[in-house]
Amino acid sequence: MAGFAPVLVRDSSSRVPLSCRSARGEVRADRCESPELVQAMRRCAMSEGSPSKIILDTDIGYLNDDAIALMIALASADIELLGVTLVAGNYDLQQEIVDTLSLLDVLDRADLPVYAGADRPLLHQRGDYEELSWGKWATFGEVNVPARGYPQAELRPGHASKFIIDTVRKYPGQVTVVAVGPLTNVALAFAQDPEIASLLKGLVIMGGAVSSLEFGSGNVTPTAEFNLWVDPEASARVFSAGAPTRLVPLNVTRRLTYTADFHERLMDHHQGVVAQLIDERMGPFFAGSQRDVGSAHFSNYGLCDASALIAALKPGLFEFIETNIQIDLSNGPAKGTCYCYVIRDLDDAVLESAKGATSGLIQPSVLPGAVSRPGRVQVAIGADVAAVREQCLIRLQAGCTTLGQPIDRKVPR
Ligand SMILES: [Ca+2]
Repeated sequence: MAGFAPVLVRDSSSRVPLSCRSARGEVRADRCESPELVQAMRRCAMSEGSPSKIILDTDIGYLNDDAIALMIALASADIELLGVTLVAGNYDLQQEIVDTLSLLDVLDRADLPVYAGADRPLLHQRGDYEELSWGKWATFGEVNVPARGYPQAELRPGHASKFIIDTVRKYPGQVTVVAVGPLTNVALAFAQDPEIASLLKGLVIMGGAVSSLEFGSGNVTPTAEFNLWVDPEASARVFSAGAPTRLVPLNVTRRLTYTADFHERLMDHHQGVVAQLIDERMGPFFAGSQRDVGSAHFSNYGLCDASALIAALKPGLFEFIETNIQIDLSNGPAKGTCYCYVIRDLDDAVLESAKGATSGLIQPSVLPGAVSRPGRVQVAIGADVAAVREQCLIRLQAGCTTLGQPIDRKVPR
């Protein structure tokens, strides 16, 4: 059934919610038997003023880290999620469409606008390396049938980039795009309507890796991170478009691991569909002798995209530096690498490097080679890891109460 947005009901003189209304009915804070849930509801009521208008641009898969970011967005009282825009990345676009709509069905949020965008990068062709690994985008294969049947939710007509343009035009200076997949949709929106870059409240991107900092290696090649590598040309255009951009790179998200303690605290809310869904995916990582497997892939990336969402809401939990960044557009092993520079005029040259960025004394754009035009961006180089993880947890806990119906049985996928 179609749901509606969960609403925290508050006393007019207080930010503390009295109750939480959702498709599952209303839970009063003072009658809730779980002190932890009450605490979670209160801590979720953290926004002063109106909620942040957000578009989530994502290469979501069923229960991957993008899905966790979506659940957090839906569960957060301080977010007005205007829509989800899909881009080929982790998976083929058609699979992402089915998975997203299926997830929204389960969460009773079939009302949420979902738009399909680019089904492939601007230029990046799938070659031998992509066939071997990381290349599930633009495969145009058979769509896996969802375990719970095809979704009732429907895709909205029109291209994702058009939705981004129209929405930013409708709410100038108010919309933040949180982009947690390849940047193709955002680049297409900027190409069609360059002015919207300056009409955004913010653009927060999960992607890239700062090689001069800890955890700065790539995750698909030695130097490149997946999102920027899938569509380097789109990335280059987005970073140089003049939007108020914050980049949350792998250096930071790799520290935001999905831990056994996080899982246990979320499972305390196992009656909620959010906990059930996440347990389907994450539970096996923490079962029996495999408990707390730090090397488990998903353990490392479980909160990756969610951290960009938290950065959009709570930038004070992150340390940012302003740098020029460039994307390597060559077709060799450095393809998609994100270079960070603090560019200085020779006259102003100071010979120490800024924290986390390579100091360039000349404009890298004048160097020979296939690098892109530089763009000035706020790059996260640190975070209050415990606080960001807690933000993710309390929002997911709140979602256990406000989102969806409990699932009768688990259906492995
Ligand atoms: Ca993603």
